[in-house]
Amino acid sequence: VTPPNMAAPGGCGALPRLLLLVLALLLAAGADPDLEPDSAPDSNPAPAPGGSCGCGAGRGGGGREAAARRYAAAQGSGSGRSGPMVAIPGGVFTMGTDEPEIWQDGEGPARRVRLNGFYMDQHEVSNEDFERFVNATGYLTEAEKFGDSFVFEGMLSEEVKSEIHQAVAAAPWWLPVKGANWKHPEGPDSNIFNRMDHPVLHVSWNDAVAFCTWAGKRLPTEAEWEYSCRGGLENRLFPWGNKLQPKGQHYANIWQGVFPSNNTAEDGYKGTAPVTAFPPNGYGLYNIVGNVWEWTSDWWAVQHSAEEAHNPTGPSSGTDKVKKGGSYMCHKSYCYRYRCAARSQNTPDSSASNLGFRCAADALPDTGG
Ligand SMILES: *[C@@H]1O[C@H](CO)[C@@H](O)[C@H](O)[C@H]1NC(C)=O
Ligand SMILES: *[C@@H]1O[C@H](CO)[C@@H](O)[C@H](O)[C@H]1NC(C)=O
Ligand SMILES: [Ca+2]
Ligand SMILES: [Ca+2]
Repeated sequence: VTPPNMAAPGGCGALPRLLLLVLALLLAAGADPDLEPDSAPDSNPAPAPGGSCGCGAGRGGGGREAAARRYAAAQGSGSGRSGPMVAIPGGVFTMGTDEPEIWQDGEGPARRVRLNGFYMDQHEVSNEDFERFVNATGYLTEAEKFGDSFVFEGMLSEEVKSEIHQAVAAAPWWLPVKGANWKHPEGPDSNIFNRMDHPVLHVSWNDAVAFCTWAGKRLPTEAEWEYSCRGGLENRLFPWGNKLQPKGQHYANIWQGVFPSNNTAEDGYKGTAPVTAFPPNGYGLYNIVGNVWEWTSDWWAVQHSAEEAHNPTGPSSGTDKVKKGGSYMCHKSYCYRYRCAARSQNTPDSSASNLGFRCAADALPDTGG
């Protein structure tokens, strides 16, 4: 296992299509005016020092994209097998920002992007969703094959920590834990029995592609993800506006207190939250920022053309995949990445205790049995 990349680690699918469309339209129309931001963003942060996010962990090495595709194809065409989706209307939006908070992440320039309509999972893929997939296919995640995964030390008992001698020098809070995987997020003695409605963790990009393909879906492009994040609002920091906590309320699962030593969990969650916790954004999407980082289909690059693009899919090749949204570990002081324009990256075989995904689709998957 190589050191982490320092940049960072259900339910109503059977709803009739018409009902979903009506719901989506209502939600799209109804961004709560109370959530409309003050014109000024809250005070500017100390910029995160270069590469200090520590929001994720990587293994290095190339992807197993082809293998994931082959695997998924072997499972046959997917039907409505995973969580509910929301219809996202096509349109034009401003992707990125000309006021980057973390310029080295390639948050700028602001550029016009036109997207066709698509569908987006209403929430992050949950443990229950993922278990259904594994039950049906016997799929083995990369973390299970490698035999370990990166876990945030704040989630580990002293006993488990004492057995790990190799901290990751550049991000001491990431520990490679033997036997950590989606079923055992903090190692062999941990389980997900009381977290079936929380996001699945320790899934690589390749695992995410396998799941989405099985479900008859695909990963969103970065542009689709960011458009979804913005929930119909233009040029705002967060999915709900510019104020982090309108009326003092928490709208996302991030870190309160001093990172990484003192997690006060004022938002109610020290680690992950249920995938439908916190208010949805204008498109009806939950936890699109915070909770867990979400894989996208794009390769990572930090240079972007300022020209208007139509359904962009990112660079044609690369070594890392883009992840979006930040996680329960993100705090403004070191990882101000729970903004729609923010981005980070990991190799496609990386997995960690704060990294998950949701799927997108061009059409609703067949819900037939
Ligand atoms: C997966 O299979 C196990 C064993 O049969 C079962 O108990 C569990 O409910 C299944 N999970 C899902 C999400 O269907
Ligand atoms: C953590 O932060 C809270 C709020 O600032 C403070 O009351 C508490 O004493 C801190 N705990 C530690 C262990 O530093
Ligand atoms: Ca939290
Ligand atoms: Ca998220």
